[in-house]
Amino acid sequence: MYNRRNFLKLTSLSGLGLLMSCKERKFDYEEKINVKKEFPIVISTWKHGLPANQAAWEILNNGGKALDAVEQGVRVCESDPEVKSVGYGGLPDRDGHVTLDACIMDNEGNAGSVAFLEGIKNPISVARLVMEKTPHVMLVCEGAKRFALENGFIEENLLTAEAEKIWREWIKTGIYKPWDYKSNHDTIGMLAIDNQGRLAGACTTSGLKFKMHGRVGDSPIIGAGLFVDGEIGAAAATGVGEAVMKTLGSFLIVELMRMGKTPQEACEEAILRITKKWKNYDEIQVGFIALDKYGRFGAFSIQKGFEYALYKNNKNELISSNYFVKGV
Ligand code: SD4
Repeated sequence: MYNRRNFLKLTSLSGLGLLMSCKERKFDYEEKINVKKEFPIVISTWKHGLPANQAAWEILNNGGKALDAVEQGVRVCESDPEVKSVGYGGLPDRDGHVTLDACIMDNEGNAGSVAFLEGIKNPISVARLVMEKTPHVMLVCEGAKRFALENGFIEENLLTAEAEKIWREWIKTGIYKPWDYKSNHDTIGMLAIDNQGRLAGACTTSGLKFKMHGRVGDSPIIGAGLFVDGEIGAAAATGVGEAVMKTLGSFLIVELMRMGKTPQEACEEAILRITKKWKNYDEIQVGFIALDKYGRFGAFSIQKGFEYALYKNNKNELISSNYFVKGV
């Protein structure tokens, strides 16, 4: 017979059941893992990840925070005029403007981001300030620049003579090949765990070369170019931002890890998702890196050629990622 007491009994029992199944699920996951925790560790995209890792490692190795490590790590790349796809020296959009996108995230789920930012060499540090000093996650364009200037950043011309030369050569024909995967993808994404097991990630880019003015890619979008969940792991993306945004790749990878996949399996699944949704997937490049809270890592890309830099056990090395399109 239905009465209030029975109802309360029933709901509290089912509540208890739900609570137990949640607890059990967590327990199962922890049990299955049973791996040795290995940190500190830092992983980042592409060859320029090597010097970036080096800077990050110096912080991690001295007991510093993962958040400081990823910020200082990717700043090396942003400040290097030789790197044509990140920060100072990055190739401009079709109108000759260097516009920068970056985001950062910590193990507690705090996040900061800037997009379409001009004239500031280290957008990652602006993103960190957005995270720490404002009630918001993302600032763009003039607002982001004003915020940076108000916080002591200086305005600089980011278009180097060399980048300008390449752009001037390009405008002679103006043929736009945004998906050209052999020469268009060198965003730096970096993930780290410090010796206290705290995760953090950073992602920074000048975006696709000669992009439409105003175009923003995946790199500053939390969940697309980067995602960190301190209880699970982190992921970052490089490649055609449009494909990453449409599948929310980094968030997807972290969620797949939450469901029990290894970082490697999760990266592969996220690439598979893109190949299912993107008609001419064999013409684009996307690469992912992932790190779980135990220090296990993974990487996978659509095309051959994606490399990542891994620093662990006092060794910094460049590794070729496995990939989807094996050719005939
Ligand atoms: C973007 N993901 O803006 C970036 C491009 C890039 O390596 O170079 N990635 O879409």
